[in-house]
Amino acid sequence: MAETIFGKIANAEVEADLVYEDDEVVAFRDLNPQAPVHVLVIPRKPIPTLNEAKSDDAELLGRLLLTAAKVAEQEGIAEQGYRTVINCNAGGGQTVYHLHVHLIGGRPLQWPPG
Ligand code: DGP
Repeated sequence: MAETIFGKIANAEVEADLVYEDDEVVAFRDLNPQAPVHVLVIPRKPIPTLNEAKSDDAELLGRLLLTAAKVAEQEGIAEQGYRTVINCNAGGGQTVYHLHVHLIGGRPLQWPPG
């Protein structure tokens, strides 16, 4: 797949406000935040959408969620609560085709989302 802006952030070719990184996962603040806390958690591996994730990626997908929970704790929103979202393809609102988990919190969140 063609490298996206998130691939470039993961490779440190493009700057972002990183809040966590390890060998497999990077988390950084969203450029267009929808809440006081809006962090994107991505795998370094460039999986375009959740549809392309394979059973071999199961541990990596778990790491994304565990990282979101860790960052929520770090950001002080774990107790009050937060939302994790994966948008898939255009109908799901996905605009960047490098799999990412949105971590959103720090304000009351409505359900269902739009
Ligand atoms: P989605 O619609 O689920 O594909 O979310 C993409 C998000 O990525 C959107 O909330 C805006 C954010 N975003 C797009 N480009 C950049 C960028 O260059 N840097 C950062 N930090 N966030 C970006």
